[in-house]
Amino acid sequence: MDMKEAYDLKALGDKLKAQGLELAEDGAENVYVSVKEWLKESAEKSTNAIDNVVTSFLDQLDPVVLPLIDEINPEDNVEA
Ligand SMILES: [Ca+2]
Ligand SMILES: [Ca+2]
Repeated sequence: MDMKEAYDLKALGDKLKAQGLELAEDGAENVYVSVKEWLKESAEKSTNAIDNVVTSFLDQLDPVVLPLIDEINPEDNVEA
């Protein structure tokens, strides 16, 4: 991002915005991974067997969900 004049607040805003998006992207991914873990651990503990079957398919959501999360900050994507 080019700074057009000294102490350009817009340039500073752009820097902070880029950082915020990356934090949001990492945060969303961490939340997604943690919720998956929590669901799997809960299914292991619960006495019924149906949730074990359901949670065994959770990782198949990764190819759908992770690219969506990656779009929160398109700047860091390897390929658009
Ligand atoms: Ca269970
Ligand atoms: Ca990204």
